[in-house]
Amino acid sequence: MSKKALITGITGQDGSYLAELLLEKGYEVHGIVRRSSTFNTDRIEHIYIDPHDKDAKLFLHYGDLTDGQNLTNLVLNIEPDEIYNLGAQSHVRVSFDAPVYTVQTVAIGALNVLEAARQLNRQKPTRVYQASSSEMYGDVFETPQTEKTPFCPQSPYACAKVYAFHQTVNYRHAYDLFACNGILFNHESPRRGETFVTRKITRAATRIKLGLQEKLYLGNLDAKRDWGYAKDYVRGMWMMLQHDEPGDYVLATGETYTIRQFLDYTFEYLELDWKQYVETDPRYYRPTEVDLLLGDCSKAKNVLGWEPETSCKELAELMVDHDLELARSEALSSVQG
Ligand code: NDP
Ligand code: GDR
Repeated sequence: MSKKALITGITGQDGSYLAELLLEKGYEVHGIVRRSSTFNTDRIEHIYIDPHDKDAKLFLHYGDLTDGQNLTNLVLNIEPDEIYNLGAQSHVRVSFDAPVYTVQTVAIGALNVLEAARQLNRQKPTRVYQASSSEMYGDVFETPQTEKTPFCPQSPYACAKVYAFHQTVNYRHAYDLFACNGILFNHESPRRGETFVTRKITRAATRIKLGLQEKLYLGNLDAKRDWGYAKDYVRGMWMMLQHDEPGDYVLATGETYTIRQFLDYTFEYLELDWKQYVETDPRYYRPTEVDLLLGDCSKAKNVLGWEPETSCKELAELMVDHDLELARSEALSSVQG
């Protein structure tokens, strides 16, 4: 019998890579998708096959993190061995514009998942991964940040993630649920949403290179982030749920770079000078910023044997390679059209 996993947020960056990884490992994978008036399954199209096919191992279900009844019904019907809660309104800047919705998906959503898991766990053991975030550290108490560094959240998103973190630990203690928090530092990829800064930069730089765009407008260029590759990080999520004991783990590279340095890597790779194209737009400033994130993943390394394999420069280059192809098809279709 293959193991069953349920993923919330399967249509997102991490959900798509995690689904690929679990399918490779022989899991039956179930994912929750939100009903939308247009298709929102682009990132998983390549692994989806008709569920009527006898080889089908990926199954999608409509649902929403804010609908606890729906989540409980799905969890009790599917009976997953592992539940990965990756769904969220995950954009920090947007969380200032939509704080209540952000808290509903991130905080109440996590509680809904834990409640569903608690009910299943009474009849069949299940394990839960909660997508916690380095944003929880917020204002810097110490660097590098570890599992023991206090949280000082600086946005509605981060406040909601702190709640979800503590609620996950509480369900572990109160109900003996195998529940883990992965405190993941920023991780990026060619599948990163285009409004997050790294992808915004690689998309714009490659379009500028091909003459499809003239300027790139950004906010604060001085913030420092510990950027890793999403594919490395989903492996870490899975490793947490395979360990004998549940726990909380930082996943990070241990290196930090400013947005300016990421601009250097991207534009230099394309033989361009970013200073000629980048302008500042205060619209992208946040009411409260997180200035510096730098993680220490020693616990994950020592206990799980997890290590990141991709440097920030390699990450920027692989994203540029991907986005250059995208820009080339865009240029071609504008010529043909
Ligand atoms: P994405 O924004 O790429 O994906 C978010 C996913 O959540 C999408 O599938 C989205 O669906 C889904 N979603 C949003 N709202 C709801 C809802 N109300 N009900 C059900 N599903 C919903 O995020 P990432 O893949 O980058 O991140 C995955 C998780 O890890 C998130 O919880 C994020 O907060 C957290 N995290 C991410 C880090 C990173 O650097 N990427 C670092 C640390 C934590 P749809 O496609 O329909 O919008
Ligand atoms: P972050 O990622 O807020 O760290 O959250 P994001 O890429 O949005 O911002 C990183 C830094 O870049 C600065 N910045 C800009 N950011 C955006 N989005 N757009 C801009 O134009 C811009 N200009 C400068 C920001 O001010 C910030 O300092 C991500 C998300 O994936 C969260 O869900 C996750 O929890 C954390 O990473 C860890």
